[in-house]
Amino acid sequence: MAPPQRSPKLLLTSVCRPFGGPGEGDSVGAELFHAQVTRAQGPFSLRQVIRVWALDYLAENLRAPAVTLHYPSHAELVRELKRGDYTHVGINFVVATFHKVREMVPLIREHAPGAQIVLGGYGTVLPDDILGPWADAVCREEGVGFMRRLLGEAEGGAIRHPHAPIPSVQVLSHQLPSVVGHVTAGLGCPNGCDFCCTSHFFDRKYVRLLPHGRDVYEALMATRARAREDGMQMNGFILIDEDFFLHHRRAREFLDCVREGGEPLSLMGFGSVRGLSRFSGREIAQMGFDVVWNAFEGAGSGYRKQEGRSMPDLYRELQSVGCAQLTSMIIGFPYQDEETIRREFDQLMALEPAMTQCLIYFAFPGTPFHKQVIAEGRYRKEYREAPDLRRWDGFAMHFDHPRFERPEQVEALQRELYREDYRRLGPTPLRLARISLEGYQNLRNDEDPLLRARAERLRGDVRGTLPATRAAMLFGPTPEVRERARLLRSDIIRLTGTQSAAELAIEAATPAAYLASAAARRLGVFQQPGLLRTEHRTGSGAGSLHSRHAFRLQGGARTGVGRVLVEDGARALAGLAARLRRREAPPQPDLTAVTRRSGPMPRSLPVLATRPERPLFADAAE
Ligand code: B12
Ligand code: SF4
Repeated sequence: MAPPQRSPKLLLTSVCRPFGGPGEGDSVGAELFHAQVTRAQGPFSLRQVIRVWALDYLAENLRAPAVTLHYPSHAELVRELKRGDYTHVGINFVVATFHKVREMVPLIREHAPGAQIVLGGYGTVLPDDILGPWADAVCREEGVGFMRRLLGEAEGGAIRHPHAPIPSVQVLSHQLPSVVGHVTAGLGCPNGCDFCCTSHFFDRKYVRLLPHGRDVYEALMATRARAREDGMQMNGFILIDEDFFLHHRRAREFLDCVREGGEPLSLMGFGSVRGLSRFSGREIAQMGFDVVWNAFEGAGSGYRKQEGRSMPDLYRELQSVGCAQLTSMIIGFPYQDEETIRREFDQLMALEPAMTQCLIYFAFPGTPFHKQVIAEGRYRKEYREAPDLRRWDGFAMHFDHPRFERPEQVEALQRELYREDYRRLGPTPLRLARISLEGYQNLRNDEDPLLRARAERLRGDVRGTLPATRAAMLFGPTPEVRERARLLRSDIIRLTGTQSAAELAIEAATPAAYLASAAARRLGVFQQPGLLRTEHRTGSGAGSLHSRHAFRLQGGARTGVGRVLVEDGARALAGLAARLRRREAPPQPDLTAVTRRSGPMPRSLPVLATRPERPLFADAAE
């Protein structure tokens, strides 16, 4: 008689901490700002750990009981495997963290031998022969539909947006006590830029998770209401959607909802020049955008997403209503030599973004650019012969470049541009404050009550940056930046009022906080994320979804000072031991399929014979 089938029980996990081990890129961690954007800004860098929303999304929308682990250590993963009796373990990863998957899989096979291992996330662009030995199933599509098919659950049921907040940013060791909500409106992007992993992952189709503007609005309101029930303030939201404004009908519906709601929101989201150009600055401000992540790429890059208004006009208008930019640039395009890159960087600096991301042009499998570099034999010899996927992170130059004698020159230039961004424009908290102050000034007497309310909110944000402004007067990178900090501070006080005794006390403590932050970074302590564990439908874990637990992600004291110090110490010793072993690279499997072969994006594994007749989500782009 066949043994009775176990009902499914899922463990969904991110890759394990710690990050930044020997051979790993120093950008590959659990943060966006500190790792990839404000990385050269020392203690002024914004600290905010971002959870892996894909895991929350899946856990929320399946029927089987599920547990999520965001950033466990190996020991925490093993403990969970031993106690969980899991039938499936899903791992989210990217190409640069595939080596971590290879460390985790043997642990899963040892401690949960009956569990099927499911790989998902954008690391699955790697070919089947590389991933096959490490998985029973590979998801290369929208994950809820895939998992429902894999688990034999009813397909096409309602999709709920998870409540998955993250902590607000921490600056100069000061943790804001509020949380930031998250909503994903859709996956993929129809723009199809040659290098873009997400666009080609979904075959240039847009997977619309929230079809209407009202759905987006209600999802934001629902997660905020949930935070309030938990007694937490949710002051802002991150809206994940590759180009929110491109889907202009939905964005207009969303705008109508915000106007109807009458309350100013605070959003960060992604928008191309092409998408943003469909809206006026006032409309974007009414929607509630405080930060838009926009691509500058390169002045000569010629992507279609750049078509629309001139960037200087667009940026000036957005900044005048208090909307700042996180602007990304790519270096290493074949047309760029050093002089071109420096000239383009000057143009970018003239736009005065609050944040800059600068990545090196590189190729993910499944993209047209990958196909092209393989056809043209452009990979550097060492990558062709033994690709180190840990460096598929945008901070390594993989190609021989026609205009640079040594590829390392591009990496050195990238480091210099990050430093230069900081030297020229100063610390990000102050750049944000200047734009918020401008928005406050321009909107405080506006005829539209929604924009007047936005002005008041911006005023509050600006006041909160006074301590950082004081620290920048002392520790800013150049005399000009220090002078600008002085000016900003006096403008804030002039326009928004003198400081209270409490504000002055916080400000007085800021230099000490600056020095403590600098010391912690230098010593490498309290820099790792902490474990966030949530339970779904397990019958005992509703409390694990409490908004307050999001702060565990920031690690440090919230997850136990003693434990953190032991872990940080062990990590330092392991790093030292690795250096003493003369940086011997651990044995790598053969990964050359990445740099020697190209092909279309492979299908999910196992290839399920019964694909849904009707897609789970509408995928039409407007
Ligand atoms: C938020 C984000 C982060 C956050 C959170 C990390 C995370 N793993 O979620 C932070 C800032 C920490 C981060 C860091 C990095 N990131 Co990042 N990040 C994103 C971003 C903007 C959104 C991801 C997201 O939350 N989407 C919302 C969720 C709901 O959708 P989703 O992730 O697509 O998940 C769906 C499906 O893909 C699938 N799925 C996903 N995981 C799983 C797992 C299982 C088991 C299953 C079955 C299905 C499944 O189901 C989900 C529901 O449909 C994407 C770009 C993008 N727009 O997607 C880049 C992206 C994922 N990041 C990328 C990269 C390169 C990095 C870094 C290496 C950057 C660097 N230089 O250091 C680091 C790596 C850090 C790490 N530890 O892994 C690349 C990955 C490319 C690749 N093929 O490797 C992307 C695609 C950006 C890009 N266009 O290049 N990132
Ligand atoms: S606009 Fe952005 S998300 Fe869309 S294809 Fe281009 S790089 Fe990718």
